[in-house]
Amino acid sequence: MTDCLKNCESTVINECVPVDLMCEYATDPLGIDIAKPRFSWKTVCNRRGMKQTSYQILVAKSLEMLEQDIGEMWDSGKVESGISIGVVYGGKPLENRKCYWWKVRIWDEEGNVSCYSKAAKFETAFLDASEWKAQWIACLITKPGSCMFRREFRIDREITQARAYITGLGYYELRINGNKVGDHVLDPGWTDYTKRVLYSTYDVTNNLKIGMNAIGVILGNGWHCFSETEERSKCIPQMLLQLHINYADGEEEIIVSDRRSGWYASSDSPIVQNSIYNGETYDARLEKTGWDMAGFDMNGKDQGSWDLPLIVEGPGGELRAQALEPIKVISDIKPIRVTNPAPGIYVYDMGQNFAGWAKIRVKGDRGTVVTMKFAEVLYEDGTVNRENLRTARQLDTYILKGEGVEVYEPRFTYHGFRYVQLEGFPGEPDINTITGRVVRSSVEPIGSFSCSNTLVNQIHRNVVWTESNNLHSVPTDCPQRDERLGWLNDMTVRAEEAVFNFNLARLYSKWMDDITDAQGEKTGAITDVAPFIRYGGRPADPVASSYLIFPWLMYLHYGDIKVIETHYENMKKWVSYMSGLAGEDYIINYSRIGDWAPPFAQAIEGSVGASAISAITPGALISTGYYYYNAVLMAKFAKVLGRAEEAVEYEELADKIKEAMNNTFFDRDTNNYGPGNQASNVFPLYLGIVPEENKQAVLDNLINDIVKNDTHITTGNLCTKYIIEVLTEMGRVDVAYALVTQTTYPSWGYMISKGATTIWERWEYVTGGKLIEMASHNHPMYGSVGAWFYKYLAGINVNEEGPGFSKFTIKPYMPDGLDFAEGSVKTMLGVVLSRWKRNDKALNMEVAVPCNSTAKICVPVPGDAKGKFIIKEGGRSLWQEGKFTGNAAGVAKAIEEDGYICFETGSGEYHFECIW
Ligand code: RAM
Repeated sequence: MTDCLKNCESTVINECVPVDLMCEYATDPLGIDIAKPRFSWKTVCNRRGMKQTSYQILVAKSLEMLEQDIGEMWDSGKVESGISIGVVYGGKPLENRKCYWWKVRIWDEEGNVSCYSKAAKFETAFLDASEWKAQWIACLITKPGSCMFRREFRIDREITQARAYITGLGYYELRINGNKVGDHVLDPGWTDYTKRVLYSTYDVTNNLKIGMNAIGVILGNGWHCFSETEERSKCIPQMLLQLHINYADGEEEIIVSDRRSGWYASSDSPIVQNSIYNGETYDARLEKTGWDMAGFDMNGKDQGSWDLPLIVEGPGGELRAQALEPIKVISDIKPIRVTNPAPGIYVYDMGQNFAGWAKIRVKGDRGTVVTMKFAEVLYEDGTVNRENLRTARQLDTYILKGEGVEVYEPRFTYHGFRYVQLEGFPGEPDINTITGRVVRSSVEPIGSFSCSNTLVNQIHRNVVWTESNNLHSVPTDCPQRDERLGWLNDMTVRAEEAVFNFNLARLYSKWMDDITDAQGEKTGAITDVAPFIRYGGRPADPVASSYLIFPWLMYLHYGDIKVIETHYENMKKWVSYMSGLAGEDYIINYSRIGDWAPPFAQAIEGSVGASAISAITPGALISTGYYYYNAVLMAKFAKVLGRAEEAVEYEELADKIKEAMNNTFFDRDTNNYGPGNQASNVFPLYLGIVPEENKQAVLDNLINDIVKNDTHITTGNLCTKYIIEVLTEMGRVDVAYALVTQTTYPSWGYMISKGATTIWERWEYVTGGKLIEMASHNHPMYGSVGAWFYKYLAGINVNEEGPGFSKFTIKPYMPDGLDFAEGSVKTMLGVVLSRWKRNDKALNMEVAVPCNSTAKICVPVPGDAKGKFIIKEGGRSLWQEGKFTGNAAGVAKAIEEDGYICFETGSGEYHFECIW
């Protein structure tokens, strides 16, 4: 703050300062290709009730200009607006490959102006695809291993800046002068390459030197060539690179991948095999020392055969700057134990099921073959059980060169595992031989939760791990078997948990593109998985509603409107496709997935997905319910975009579907939907379509069924989310809490009783037998319960009227047996925190409301002290004898609501105390 104040020349100074400037959700992004990028900032302020009323943004070509308060690219002027998220650039057209500086100042509710923020910057890549001069190149001989490229070049004078723009299919690693450039792994993010190919930008200024330099690129198969049985000519690994070097004398030199300028290619790589599913084989004896450095002798003995590269057409997709967080090695994990179940076989327990790989240190004779097999569970004899991997081998092999201590980790594969079985190790390995490497999209964790129940804390921990294990540029269903796909049905319920735990604005924007890329151009039908490979079909089962749920969550949580604008027409097409499926009676009979993978006794034995289809819940009820949900969301989108007429049309459509659903599935005599099982009754309650007068009776039926099942759920992946939430909202947090903390099958607690450190795909503990084909132990769909911890135990709720947490509600539910809970979320405006603690006399609640935000904070009224309680804030009386006394700063008013006293507050930190 002092920096800012020092720079400030304004006469009226507000003590609030804009900080944490973001452009397209990133701090100082390098290489964006968006013509009108969006700006966001937070405000820090040491007083309550801060509201921005106006802002001014300056964008300049240089820091010097900006420091003089000149925004020659854009001076927004004073804009009367409280918005500080996603302000769209409105200046002169941006140029390719330029760095721009920006800053912002704000006016508060009293009209005081702040000083300007610290400067931030962003750099463009290729706004215009014609800037690409490079050609796609490949190896002449396509061996199953990997292809390597190299090129030398001279730099004869001082350079000011250098940037490398690169993509390579399936994956690439860029090296300059013997070192890996940057820290991305498994780059670029996976897309349908015929539609869209992502490239990355690297600042390589410091990688270059005066004299001779060398670039080296290695390619892996990745998703481009994920099947090792695929005919290689159909998925030739290939790359595209453009290096721009700017000299101090103002000249620019461009080095591009091509066949003319000195590039050589070789398929004699030490990576002799690589596959996402199957693992990597690295023969260190084939290393070509110095291949990525200048002066390498390509004709030398054992240096491989190097030829001119082949020019290929490229995959055809549009080249786009990778806007989502790259996949990186996030952290290291040390094994907790190593056992030796059989001679020569060592099994490492990493203590956690995670996605990534292992790094190994080994010393031995040249040609020694060491293998690492990855698995989620063990057999009783202590060796790895890999039956649930289906055809995925998850096997890394390292062949020693025999030169001292060798360190190896793979480049072009990743695994889902807790255990590593090491075989062929020369000598006796110890606990330090292997290090776990956690690998995922480097999205920011933004949530935290804990409470006084250790089981709940463990479930939360397992959910967060499972979510993070399934973020690899696509939200995947699992990281271990031969699948790892972006299933839309899972995301329908998983997404809300995920947006509390991670900032997924960029990853979800990218995945929305993947879904649209897979959409039938004429029909508008979307697919069950995106990118669309291997499994699922088109049209998707309507349970694929994440297509519309994402933009809505992004709007609510991150204040993102662009995602709605961008995909609105496509979402409309999908909804009208569903209308076609429904026909005149508004019922969709099309269902292939439904409320998937319920407890085994509820499923059709032998149905697809290893008995994963519900035998009880009607598919048509689920499909039609989602059709309704989509119509409701379309109406909301239309409103956000100011399309009032369309909003009305979708509301009318929703009403018709609701009526049809009630006419078709609801029995007013028994108050049951369909067969009256948990899923069939809870889904209509969640959707809010149950006639008001029947609600309680339907809820009673639901509860009776839970009781009949000894307080267990019988729901599949979708309705499990809804059952917990509906019970809570309808006044039965006791039942919801009992289900969440259940420890016998089927429940999350049961998983934990079996040693789970992640969430499973099935309620059953499957290590073999007839369900093994679909028995991932690292599957986020049942992790949907994670949202309940934030929304109900911590009580943090978004508000439609204030997207991006500009308005929100804190309303904790306090089931018996729980005396403390706390949750926090780093929102686009700042940290939202809710913490409560109670004993038999008092309840303490701490809440943080970020600047430029307002909250409704609901303090529960103690049940057994009707009327006889007081509420204070910071020691000052706020509520006494049934009335708002209003003594605390920043607290505007209070209302009584469903057993809570709700206060309206501005920004600030609040400490409520309810005493009885
Ligand atoms: C399986 C996966 C996925 C699921 C789909 C329908 O392949 O388990 O998570 O939802 O089927």
